Amino acid sequence: MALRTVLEYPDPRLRTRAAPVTRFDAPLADVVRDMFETMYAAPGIGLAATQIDVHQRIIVIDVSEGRNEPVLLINPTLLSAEGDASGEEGCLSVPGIYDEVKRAARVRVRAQDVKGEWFERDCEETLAVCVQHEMDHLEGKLFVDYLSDLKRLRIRKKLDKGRRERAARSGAGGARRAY
Ligand code: GNR
Ligand code: NI
Repeated sequence: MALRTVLEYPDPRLRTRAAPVTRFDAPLADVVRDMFETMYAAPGIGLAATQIDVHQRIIVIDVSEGRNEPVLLINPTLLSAEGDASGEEGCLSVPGIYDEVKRAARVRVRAQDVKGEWFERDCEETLAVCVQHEMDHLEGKLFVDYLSDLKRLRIRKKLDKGRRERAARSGAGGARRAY
């Protein structure tokens, strides 16, 4: 088992459009397993392969309270979307930032499982929102793209500042470490 590094905005690799999965083999199962592990450890309610720099159409989700209802969607497509849902979204690739995004309230999705078997599933509430958020990742799209230019600029600056501060504390500041 292995935790994968989650890419952070504005990393250009997050803009990659993922390719369909064509091989339902052991390497795919390894990526899926690492994705679940990374999502649960984060912790997050979903993760798209794009976020770990794997540009294939793979999504893992678990919106359950008990963190024991894993959902895997490979090569997902939306069959229908209806209703309006608006809620605060967050993203492991945009850490610490939350804002309102408009989504469909219910979606029906068609996808393949780890063996390549097709299935369909009706999703609503948090699961529906998460499916739409993750499918956007596979297209290189982030929830901050729905916000104003000004908000996106502020988010970028805030994330940059946080990264600079963390680098200053660990990097050259090694001299300040108490050993
Ligand atoms: O953990 C996550 N929480 C979340 C909350 C509201 C709407 C979407 C999400 S998905 C996010 C994990 C993530 O970044 N998935 O791509
Ligand atoms: Ni996300």
